[in-house]
Amino acid sequence: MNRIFSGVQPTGNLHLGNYLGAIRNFVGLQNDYECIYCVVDLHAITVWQDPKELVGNTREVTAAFLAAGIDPKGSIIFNQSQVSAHAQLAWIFNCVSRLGWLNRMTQFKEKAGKHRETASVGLYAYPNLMAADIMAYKATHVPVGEDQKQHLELTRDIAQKFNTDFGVEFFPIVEPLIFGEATRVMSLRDGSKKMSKSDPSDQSRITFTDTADEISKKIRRAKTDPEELPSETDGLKERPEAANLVGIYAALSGQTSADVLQEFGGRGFGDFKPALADLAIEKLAPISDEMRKLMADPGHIDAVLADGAERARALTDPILREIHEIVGLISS
Ligand code: AQP
Repeated sequence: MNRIFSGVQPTGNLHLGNYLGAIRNFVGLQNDYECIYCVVDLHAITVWQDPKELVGNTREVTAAFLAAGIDPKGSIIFNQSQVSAHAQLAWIFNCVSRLGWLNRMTQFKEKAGKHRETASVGLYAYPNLMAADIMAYKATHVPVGEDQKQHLELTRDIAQKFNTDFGVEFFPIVEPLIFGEATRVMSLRDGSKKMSKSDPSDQSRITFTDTADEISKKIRRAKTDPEELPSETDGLKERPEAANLVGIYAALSGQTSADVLQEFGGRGFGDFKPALADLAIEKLAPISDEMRKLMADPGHIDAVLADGAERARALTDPILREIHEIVGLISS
């Protein structure tokens, strides 16, 4: 059976983009793949995290996985730092990956911005750790949002270079799984920026912890243009904010953007926004309610993570041993 690995960072403000671009897809893949879903806390600390908040955010992402419908008995759910193979293989990949490759990574450029010199080495080497996350399980497929495509290409390059350098056919060449109507959900305040946890404006995103009232207000205030909605998707081309809201509606209702425009084409945002708010509340409220219940019992969440970590280590231990043998590292 093909093996899936994917992760979400516990950096707070888990949002609709994380849900539609990643977590919701994780749920659907459980029947057809062996699935490993990781709360990537080592990735989170590549930028400063308050230790207490990090613990809470790790439990929150776990609760979101469970509340969205990931079955912890079938799939493996755990936090990255409990399985040391991730960090160990990342070091080996630091020695395989090339500086020139990392220099091309747009996410580092965006995140480090003008503060490149003071950014952590971890933030720079983040894609090597991501490659290790995936390859520690020899995963074959990774469901992600559009924004992670470049990092996955790097994972393929690292795996290929390792295989060539050591003359082996050891690592599979991983395939990204990018699907659905909302592979890149954009900010509600600016249709040219992706919805993101780190956007300073809370109005830019709908989070898993927003109340119905907050969701409704955020959608009502979402940036739009004065035009009516077009009847065909071509009419959305120069209208990023409209395209984003239609895409969100389509993803939440399980339709295509074309279907949504058949219903709403020719109507203004005064009609469309309340319909979108109702739909978002209908889909997100049961997940938020369940998350709240789960968060009230941190002991249960920690037990899920501990069980997942044990099962994850059972997969990575033999793979890491083989990697050590290939590289020439003596292990007992
Ligand atoms: N806006 C988005 N649209 C669709 N998918 C998205 N993802 C993130 N943002 C969007 C997908 O969610 C998964 C988990 O992402 P992550 O937590 O590992 O980090 P990220 O991609 O850096 O997400 P954020 O929310 O934008 O965080 P910050 O602000 O810290 O950078 C991934 O599969 C991602 O593709």
